[in-house]
Amino acid sequence: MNFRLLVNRLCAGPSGPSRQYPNRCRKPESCQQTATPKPAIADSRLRHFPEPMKLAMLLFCHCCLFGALTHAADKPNVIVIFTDDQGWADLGVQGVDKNIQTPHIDRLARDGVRFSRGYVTGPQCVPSRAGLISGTHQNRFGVDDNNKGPLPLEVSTLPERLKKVGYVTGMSGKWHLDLKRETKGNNRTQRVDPLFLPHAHGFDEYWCGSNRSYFASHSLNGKVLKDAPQLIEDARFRISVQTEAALGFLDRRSENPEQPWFLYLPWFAPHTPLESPEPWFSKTPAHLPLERRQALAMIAAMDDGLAAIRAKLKEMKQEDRTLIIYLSDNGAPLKERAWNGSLNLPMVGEKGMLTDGGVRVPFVMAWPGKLPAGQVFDHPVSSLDVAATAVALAGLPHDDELDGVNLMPHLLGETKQPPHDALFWRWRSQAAVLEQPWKLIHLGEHQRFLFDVTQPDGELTNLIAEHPEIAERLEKKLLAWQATLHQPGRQEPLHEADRKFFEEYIPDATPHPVKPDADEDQTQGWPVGNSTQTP
Ligand SMILES: [Ca+2]
Repeated sequence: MNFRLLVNRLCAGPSGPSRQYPNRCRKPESCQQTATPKPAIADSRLRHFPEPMKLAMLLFCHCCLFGALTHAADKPNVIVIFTDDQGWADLGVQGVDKNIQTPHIDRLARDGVRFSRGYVTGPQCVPSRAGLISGTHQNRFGVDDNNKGPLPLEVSTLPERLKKVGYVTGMSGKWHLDLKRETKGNNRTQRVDPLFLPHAHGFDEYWCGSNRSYFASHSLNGKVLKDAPQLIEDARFRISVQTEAALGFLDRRSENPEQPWFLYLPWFAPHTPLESPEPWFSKTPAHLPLERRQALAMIAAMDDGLAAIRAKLKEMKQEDRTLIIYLSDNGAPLKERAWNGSLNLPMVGEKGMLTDGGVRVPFVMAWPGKLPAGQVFDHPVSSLDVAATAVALAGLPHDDELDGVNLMPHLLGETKQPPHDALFWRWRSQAAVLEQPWKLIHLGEHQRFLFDVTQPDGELTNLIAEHPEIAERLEKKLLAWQATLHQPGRQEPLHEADRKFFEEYIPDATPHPVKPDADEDQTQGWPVGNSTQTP
């Protein structure tokens, strides 16, 4: 179903025949671990100094670390909520769709900052998650798309950085950076590799899983699990369970209220499989399509989950000491049999595209008493800025591995400069650069689009013929960035699924005959029907 038809259908009222729920299906894939281990800093940077100087430098470092630990109480707690496939329209305060009710996320935005141009680094789960949790663009270490996991152990993550200055770290929800592909003959499988679970990437406590099965360090009643990670089954609605685990992590923080903590809460919703959880589903408008009602219910469950988290912070007297960041990992899928009920309106495109519909997401940040309330920030920001901001607030020094920007000076009015000169993407056979107001998108080897993203429906009009000089300038910029990546160079040759995406949404996308993908795996679970989409 295309974007416009979908809008018309939603506006039309009573739904047509209900459609079958899409099922998640992990496609068999081959194994590919790509990152090159980074040399330890002590090895690479101290080896040129004489021994006494090395000793002095190490003592200095230890003093710095001790100093950081002794001032741990000055560091804010950080909560990062990362929802799954929640489209740009599905935040009440965006004012797009009257059916979306998110009073508590809206309240979070009113208490802090709503980013009107918040972007993620990939239009799909794995790359977007890898970029967020590392703060480094995932193309720099080879996790370009869903087929390129797991997250290499050598990549530094935000929790690993925060632990160095005294933070306790925890997560609850969908991790998805532990998927490893194996090939035996023609049989390809994808499975969770326990070596890449959250505890291997800096999390002290975890309740890791999407739906019903969780690798956990603690039971939901707070008991430390012997020989963790232990696999626990819980058949209740996944958002309720994941919220409960997050609240358990917060409960345990009362034992040492001065110690700062980091909580990563990647709720698994409204990604398929869709559910009809109560008490939320029965409150959704009955005339809407079933999928829309289910998405509204699942988002409402997250909204109430946020209310419970904030109530817990109030009870802990940690509200003014806690930075909360809320964003989605990519836009909503809209294809028939893949639609998760969420909407990207008025953005063009969907999950799997580098148009705004795929990568521009709900994005909110609040820190009562520190950040001005009610701010709408219109410069483009990136999910990479989450780690850069948290690291700066934790008092850690500038780190060249972080690609994001500390947003605090921008949000506090200390500078009027945009945080970013440009944002970049490379995903499958698409690559893009955004330099407000222009976005240049490459599709395969032969097609380019230049959009003014500040105009209504700006990504429906290709202006490359009118502004060739702008296109060439951005082209050079994009090429220069791509040359710095783990696998330097341009995007992959044109994928059939990407071609169909652009032909569907962009009026002057040139029909470009290509052979159907010989290897089904190359579609990464994105056939046109999309019922077998990967997460
Ligand atoms: Ca996703």
